[in-house]
Amino acid sequence: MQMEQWNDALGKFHPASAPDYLPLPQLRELQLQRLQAIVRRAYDFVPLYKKRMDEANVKPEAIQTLKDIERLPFTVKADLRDTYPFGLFAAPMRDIVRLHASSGTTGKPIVVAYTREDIDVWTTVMVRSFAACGMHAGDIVQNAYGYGLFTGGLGAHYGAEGLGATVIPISGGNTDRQIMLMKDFGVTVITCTPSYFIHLIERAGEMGIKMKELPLRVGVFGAEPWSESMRAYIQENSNVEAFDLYGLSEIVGPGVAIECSRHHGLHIFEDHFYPEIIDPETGKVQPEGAEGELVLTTLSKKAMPMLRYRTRDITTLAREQCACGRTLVRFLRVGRRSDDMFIIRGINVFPSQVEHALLQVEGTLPHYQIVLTREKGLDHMEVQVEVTPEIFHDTVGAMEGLQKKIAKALDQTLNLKVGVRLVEPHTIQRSEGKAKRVVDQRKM
Ligand code: DLL
Repeated sequence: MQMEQWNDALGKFHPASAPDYLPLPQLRELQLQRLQAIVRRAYDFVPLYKKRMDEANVKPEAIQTLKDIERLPFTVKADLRDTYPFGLFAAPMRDIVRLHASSGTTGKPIVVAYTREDIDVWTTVMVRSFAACGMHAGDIVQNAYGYGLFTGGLGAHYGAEGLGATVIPISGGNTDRQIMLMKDFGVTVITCTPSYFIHLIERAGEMGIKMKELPLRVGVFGAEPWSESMRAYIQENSNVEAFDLYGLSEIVGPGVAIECSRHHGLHIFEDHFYPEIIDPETGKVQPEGAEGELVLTTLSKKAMPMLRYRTRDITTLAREQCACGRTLVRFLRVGRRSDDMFIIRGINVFPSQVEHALLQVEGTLPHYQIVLTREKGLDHMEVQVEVTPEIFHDTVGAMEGLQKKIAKALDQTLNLKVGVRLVEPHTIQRSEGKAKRVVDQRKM
């Protein structure tokens, strides 16, 4: 493809975006070479992969074509928990320059690692993501993804800098200050969760600031499911063109896939992340175009390769070429998962973590329910817990003390402030099958 065509498709050409347009035979060749190398690396350096592959009777040499990937065993979140903290690393610590972490299913997080080269790849896929959103040098980017162990903040930061844009590393929270800087600095791009941007719109309105009068023109939103109606709300109440950014810590963080200006599915950076769709019940690879669970293999990750990682995110792959000219496959927006994880203010939560926290506090019964609500774009989580009859009939002080203890245990486990309501024994509805732990009343 000619440079002019790239220019046309992107609005602004960025050299890092070139692999987005590779002719398919070339892309497949590159994927196969990288797959063979990564499988060899995983087998040689990670005992868990060696054991699994030996059990399945697959040696690295067995990978002769891309389809042979289907012979490899899956990797799941529990594997990261069971090898906590560093058991899946395929590089010595002296080559690892960064660690991040995300929620696990119990009290401990899952840990992910990057070599210098991994950070460079991550930066490139974020540069390609931002270029696809029409961003360029000269843009002023307010990065309101959280900085810290969460991958959102630093992932977007390196990408925006790599693109040559100006970054404001404001992180999440402190809404009034966000709005002040947005206005005073002439911010043109916002990166944050979609629900937080809706909150920013609402708060700006209360402060008498009209989003529509600000120079803000692009929003790169992800880290949680959102909908076309949220996009419509955002685009009606600001001048932002809203793009969907997808990623997960286990694979790299943000930058696994991005929407282009056609807004018709998210392009996966297939030269680094190899996608498959499986039936979440049977694990069988699904035929072209069928809905199922997204499985991803990292093709270039050195510190912590992931072979056939089950994301639990449900989607569909669209193989027809996109009108934007990218040859990269797309998937449809992720709206649900095949497990019980939910996301609140960008933080992943498993009901099992709540259970884990409650078990540490005496006087509670194993009956609880999580109620999720959303007000002005802000998510709220309340944990309703049944307490023992003794506690319930004790003094008000005893109840308050218990409530505080539970809130503290939850905060420590989830890293999130949540509401706690103690309820009388037998008030939470019992179910005949699987307990309904989460009541999600948020309107997406
Ligand atoms: O959320 C990485 C990220 C940061 C993505 C900033 C985009 C922007 P985790 O905390 O590991 O990583 O959570 C990963 O979040 O498996 C999905 O269930 C969900 N998720 C992430 N992006 C989207 C999206 C980051 N655009 C989990 N749409 C994933 C729907 C999303 N769900």
